[in-house]
Amino acid sequence: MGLTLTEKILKKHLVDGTLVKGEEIGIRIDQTLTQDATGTMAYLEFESMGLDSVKTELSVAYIDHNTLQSGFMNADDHKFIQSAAEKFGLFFSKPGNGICHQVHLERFAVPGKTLIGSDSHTPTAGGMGMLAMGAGGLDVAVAMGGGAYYIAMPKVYKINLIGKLRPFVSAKDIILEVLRRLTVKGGVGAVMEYGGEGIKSLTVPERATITNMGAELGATTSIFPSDEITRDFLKAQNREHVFAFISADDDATYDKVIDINLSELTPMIACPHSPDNVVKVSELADRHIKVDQVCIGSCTNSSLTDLLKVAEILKGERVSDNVSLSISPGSRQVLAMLARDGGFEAILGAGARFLECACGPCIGMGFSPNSGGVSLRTFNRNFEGRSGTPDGQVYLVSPETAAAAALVGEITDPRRLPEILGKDNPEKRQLDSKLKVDIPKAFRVDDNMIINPKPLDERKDVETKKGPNIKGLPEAKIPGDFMKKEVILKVGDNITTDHIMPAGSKILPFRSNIPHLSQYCFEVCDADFPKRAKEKGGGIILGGINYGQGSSREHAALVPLYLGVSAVITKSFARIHRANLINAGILPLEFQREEDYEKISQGDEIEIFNLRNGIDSGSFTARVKPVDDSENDYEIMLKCELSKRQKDIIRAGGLLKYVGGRQ
Ligand code: MIC
Ligand code: SF4
Repeated sequence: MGLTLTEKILKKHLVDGTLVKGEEIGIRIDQTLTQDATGTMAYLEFESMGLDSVKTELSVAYIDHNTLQSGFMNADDHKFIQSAAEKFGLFFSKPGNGICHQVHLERFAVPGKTLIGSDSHTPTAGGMGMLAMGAGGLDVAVAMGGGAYYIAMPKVYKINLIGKLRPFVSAKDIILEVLRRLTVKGGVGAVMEYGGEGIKSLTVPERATITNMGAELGATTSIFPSDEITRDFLKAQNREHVFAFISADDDATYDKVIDINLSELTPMIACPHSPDNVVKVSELADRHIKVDQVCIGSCTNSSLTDLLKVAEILKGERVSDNVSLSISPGSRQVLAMLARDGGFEAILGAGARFLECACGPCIGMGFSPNSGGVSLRTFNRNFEGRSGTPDGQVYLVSPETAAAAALVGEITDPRRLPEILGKDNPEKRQLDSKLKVDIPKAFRVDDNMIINPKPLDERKDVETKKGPNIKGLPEAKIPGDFMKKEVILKVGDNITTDHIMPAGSKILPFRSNIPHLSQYCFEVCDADFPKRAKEKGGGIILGGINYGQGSSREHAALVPLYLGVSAVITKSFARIHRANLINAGILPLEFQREEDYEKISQGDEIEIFNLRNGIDSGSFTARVKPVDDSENDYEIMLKCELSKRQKDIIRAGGLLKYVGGRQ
């Protein structure tokens, strides 16, 4: 029987377990990446393991998230990360060089290899046939030390692309359509493998847009085969030597096949406040929704070809008076080429604001919309409050739809642009033909902002530099046999890690200061939560379906740990967050009967008996004592299916203790 592309790469990298769906497997990791918002923790964790060097083929530390340096905190973190990169032998990508995923795709990704990154959009490199996954910082630290990375052996879904995209419809619309059909939990436990005739008309950056936003499906990762198109891209990046053909066998079997006819696709839009709240742009056309802000960039849509298309649309036009348009190029390479080839002038001339080559507005690092403002973004997440404006209305769109809104001032189907712009500018009637932008034959390769690792003997005396904002890691606890805790918070379905541990320019500088960060935990849901958690000496959090979706930030586990949270009980968890909870020594429990969720109220007390047996068997009996005295106590059954390794991690009091690190 033939193998899928995913199975082929996993088979080659398997170091523990067997390739049986759902079972835990350990795989060798060839490359790692970190960014600065999660990197400080990851390198503190790596340092605590006492190793002198990374053991991977290649590891890169990027600075791209916390580039707003209002105060010493971010700058101190950057110095620390740079010193850790120097000490432990990593590549270091300086602030301004670009967004980790974009730069990694350009300069480091290799088909057929494995990559984990402390960022949930690491699957971007799947656009080049790499098995690339988001992970918590501690898992990345372990992989840097040569340890295996553990996942549940995924199911494999084939997304079969048929036909060819029509003008003004692009890669972003494909992934929005996948999200519309599968929802933010539709990819849980699975890898999305793209195939079919349709992939032949998609360039590597377009494929990367799709694999990037596969993170929003909750998928383990997404991947395209590596073919002639991949070779051309690598050749243009002066890296043809790393190219390898890799694809699924013709007779590979998939757990599900989803057909998407590209020829029938129209521009799509994700409405507030979830990436799967997707409709056709044309469905909103009659509503004349005024737009206040348009943001083009992020690791989803900031490639050179994306921005050249935007430039074609904006050329000779003027951004609507009511719209503020920002452009954040994905990398210095993109910006330099845009400047050289005239796209920069066209965009600037139309009235756009150029921001740094960094994440910027995507993570609320500046450029928050006005109160209640409508913001159209080419990004991948529109969770409530993430933009930095609590009542901001964020929509996710393609670069074409974003540019159309910037010019017209309201949500507009970009297919109408030739007609709208053609009235005053006859050249624009042929806009469709101008939007076929090819990958250049040769990219401008300049790695001046990447510092290469030095040989071991030259870095023996390097010390890491820790500024005053860098505090220690909270200590995970070894579980006893009995737990009696109050439910200190009850939340609903699809809680994101942005709810648990918000980002934004005010909070992000404290990513290496857990005590300070803890004041903002669950701020969006219940501002009193941190105070209550402290007063009660910790407790239990109750959640619904897909708890912890979104970002890979381990802070969403470390901060609750600091606040004394010893268990989280939900209907189901998102993959990376569940792993982060286990790594932090927090029990991720699920209801055996989902209906029990409704019965429990915040303030109820839960007693869990025979915890040690429960960890072994995966089944727990708990007694609920309702806060309302008139109600009787009752029993519920909980479950927590752990692999042998995960049981040992919980028993040891977290992954760091399990691998022998100092805390
Ligand atoms: C995000 O897009 O939410 C982030 C910021 O890139 C996160 C990482 C983080 O919280 O530092 C992610 O996607 O993992
Ligand atoms: Fe940065 Fe946004 Fe991409 Fe996260 S999703 S890596 S914040 S650009």
